[in-house]
Amino acid sequence: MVALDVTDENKAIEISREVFQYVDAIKVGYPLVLSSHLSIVDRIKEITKKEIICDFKLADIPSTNEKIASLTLRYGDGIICHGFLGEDSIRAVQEVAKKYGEKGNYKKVIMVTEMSHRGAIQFIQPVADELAEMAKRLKVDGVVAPSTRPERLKTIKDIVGDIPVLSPGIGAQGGDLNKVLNILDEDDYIIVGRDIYESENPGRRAQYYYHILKDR
Ligand code: FNU
Repeated sequence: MVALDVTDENKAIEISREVFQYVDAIKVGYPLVLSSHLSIVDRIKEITKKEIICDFKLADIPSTNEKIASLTLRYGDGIICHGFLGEDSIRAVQEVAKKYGEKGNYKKVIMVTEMSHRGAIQFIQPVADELAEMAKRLKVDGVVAPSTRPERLKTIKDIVGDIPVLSPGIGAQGGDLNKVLNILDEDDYIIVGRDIYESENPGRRAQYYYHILKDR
């Protein structure tokens, strides 16, 4: 999954065209959407025909999460939420996704457990296993867990079982791809941003990851 955190709409489209054949999904977040519009998701989708996940890390009370999710899922195929707000805030998002599902549009609700940066050790890590247990209980469609700490990735993966894991931290954040690939399986994703979109040739860099994943 490529993270498209560029702040120029045209650049985002250009990179999408270069990388899409080598990725399973595209993740957009605030950098791109706030510098353009949420409808950029439709444009990228039209070009790439790939799943687009909106990484908005929802972290609000249920009624506000619900509003944000309703607006976001008009465009994205999935949305990333924080788990530490508690069960009701996640359920509110799942309710929105369910309504889309009833109309035949499956939407994924993905929950952050432990984040990949160093600061996550301060407050999130101590409760991350419980967050993973909650994710499992709520049957979310995916969890985010860190490539920067393979031992934590493994623990979280063991807790969530068959729920797919999306793992950022390879490339710019220094995660060890080999270690991570020993933990993840076919339904899981690595998320790579800067190492692809900041490289001289994003298409070739995406292809590099594609081959490693395909040949494992
Ligand atoms: P790159 N991301 C992350 N760590 O890096 N959503 C998390 O714990 C998390 C994320 C996102 O470092 C980050 O915002 F929950 O350039 C960025 O979009 O490869 C991407 O994953 C990593 O980008």
